[in-house]
Amino acid sequence: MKATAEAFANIALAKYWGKSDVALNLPAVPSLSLTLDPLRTQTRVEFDASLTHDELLLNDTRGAGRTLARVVHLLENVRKEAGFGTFARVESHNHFPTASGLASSASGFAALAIAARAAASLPFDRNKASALARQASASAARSVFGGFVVLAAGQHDEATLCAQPIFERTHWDLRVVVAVTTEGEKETGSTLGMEHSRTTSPYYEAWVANAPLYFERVLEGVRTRDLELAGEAMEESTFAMHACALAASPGILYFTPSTLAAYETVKSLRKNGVCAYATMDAGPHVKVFCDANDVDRVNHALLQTSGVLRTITASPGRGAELIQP
Ligand code: 2P0
Repeated sequence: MKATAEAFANIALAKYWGKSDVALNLPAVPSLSLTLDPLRTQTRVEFDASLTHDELLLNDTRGAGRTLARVVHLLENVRKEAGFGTFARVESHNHFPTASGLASSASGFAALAIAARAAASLPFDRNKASALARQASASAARSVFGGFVVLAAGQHDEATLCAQPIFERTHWDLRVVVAVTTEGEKETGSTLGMEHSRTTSPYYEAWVANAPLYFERVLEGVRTRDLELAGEAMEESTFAMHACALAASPGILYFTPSTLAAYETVKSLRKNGVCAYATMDAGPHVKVFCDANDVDRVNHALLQTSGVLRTITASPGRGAELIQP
């Protein structure tokens, strides 16, 4: 009745922001991501008949509130499918900053879905694990798979929507240099941020209408390994998403001066002939996509940027897997 899984975070080139169905947690727009090694979460689940409720330890701290509620909800779904009622102890470790816009919920819920299903003796099934993870956190559906992954927009009542791997990680040997600008947690979580955008931003409908167009360009850029094409569309998807959030009432601003400084660095790298493109999620970090040959120049420039604390260089990663604890 126990299992351990590990999963890697993913960064979206074409962004998900907003839900078509809040109860089923279905995304309103299609997204396309790359799963990233070494942004790793390891999660252990043990169903234990002596427990009177589900327990969560996240990075050695007892989980509560919304985080615990999401974990319990996922475990409820597993118990329903497996046909038993035993509670579980969940221990999860993120090997990178938690809840600061580095997609820790993606790797966390992907690892949890894989581990919980295995601990409940359900068959290994990536599509089912992806749909399960999606209900907790839509980006987590993508981290169940490695390489380049698509999560389609959800149609009404599509409870089984799961992500789809579209190109293996060997398809394109890209690098993503993450400029870490804070070790702290963000103020507005993604779920709240996108819901607030959906309900109050006058730009929300325009975002939903345009997101599939960015997605198609990113998809074509990835398919043809054209960094300029994918990168330009990725930056437009990024800024459109942030514009939607900024225009909410009150506005949500995920950028800090360090975010802008790092973005300026990326623009000046481009002026100097380095093909590098940036993306920012629901937090202040800047993730820079570049060719493997340009990693040293990108790294050097980012580390000299005001407010960049450190960098993490990531490569295309594999999907979530069961491991020995
Ligand atoms: C993405 N983000 O596509 C976008 C871009 C952040 C910005 O998916 O409410 O944690 O749990 O489904 O998946 C982060 O939001 O949100 C995210 P929920 P999630 O990567």
